[in-house]
Amino acid sequence: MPKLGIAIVGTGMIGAVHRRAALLAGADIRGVAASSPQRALEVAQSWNVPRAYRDIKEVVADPHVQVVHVCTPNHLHHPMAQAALQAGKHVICEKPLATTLEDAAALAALAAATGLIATVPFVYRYHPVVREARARIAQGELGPLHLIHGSYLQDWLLDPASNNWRVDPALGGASRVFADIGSHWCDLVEWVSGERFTEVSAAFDTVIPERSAISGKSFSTPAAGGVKQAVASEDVAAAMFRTGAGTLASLTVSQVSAGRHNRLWFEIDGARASVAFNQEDAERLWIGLPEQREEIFVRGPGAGSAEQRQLSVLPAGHAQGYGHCFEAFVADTYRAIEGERPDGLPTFEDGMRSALIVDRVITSARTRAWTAIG
Ligand code: SOE
Repeated sequence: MPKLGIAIVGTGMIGAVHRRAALLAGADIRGVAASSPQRALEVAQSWNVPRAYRDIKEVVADPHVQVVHVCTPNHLHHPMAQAALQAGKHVICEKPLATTLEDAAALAALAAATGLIATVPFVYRYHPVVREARARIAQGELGPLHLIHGSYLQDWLLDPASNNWRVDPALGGASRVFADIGSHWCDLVEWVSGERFTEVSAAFDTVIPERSAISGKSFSTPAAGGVKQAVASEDVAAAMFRTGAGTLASLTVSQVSAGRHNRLWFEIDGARASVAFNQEDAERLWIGLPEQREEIFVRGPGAGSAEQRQLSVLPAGHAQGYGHCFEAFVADTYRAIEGERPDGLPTFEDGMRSALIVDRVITSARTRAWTAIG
């Protein structure tokens, strides 16, 4: 595969994850843009890349850049991705595509019109045992589905002294915990189950009404004390869904659940069997069976579906994780740029789907009514 020239816009935690995945996928990182030209210079030197761009205009004007990775805070995703697509660059844009449904729809339409490759890192699709679960459901092993349920729990915003740009609706969007991590759960279970949500009843709660005004990095230890400010976005959310096949689903999301770090968990229960996945123990897939039987499928290249084997780059017992998921996602994006059609690559269409679900969840939480998703 020829070396793709890429630029990374946004150099926080996730920008560094994109960098590692891009390097492992063989990219030539041409430069970075950051929150300031000075910060871009510092990171360009640290990452040993040729360019420190002053702004997105300089990024998209660079003829050596074929792909732009957008890793900024949410409110900048839409303008950055739009500028890149309009300049003929392929795009990997961090979720959400935009902080409004309208802007997400416009981006998805622009990507479709340009024919460029435009993807969104719903990377939990790339855990090998998630692919095993999807393959078994697709092969009918579970039978007709009876129930989908789960949660996505974190605790990095439990301390009221912690704050982050995600908490501010002007930067993160109208919904915080649901849009930030409930979106991952919804994308994952729709993709794995093969069923789509058609209506939702949701509720939000802000259990920490005031936080320190000092904004820190995600998952960081907060600075002590300081001036407080009111919080307008939700810390916890609960939602019930119906799928088009009539299957009931329930989800709990939280960023204030002590002891939970990045615990995305789902269970899908069918007439003949169930499967359960825990992102914090991603080497195993639990399979529930009738007559007092349970099975544990262990990740590895030696067994299971072709999709699971293909993503298992290490032997069983040599744990793969989040980083491997990201590397597989970026490598699949670059393969798509070279003309391949990797199975399950999340595109701007999936980003648009996510924005629709989030928009309807917000409406339901505000109206306290069941709301069609379409
Ligand atoms: C913070 O909640 C966060 O980094 C999310 O923004 C990511 O999308 C998720 O994968 C991990 O947690």
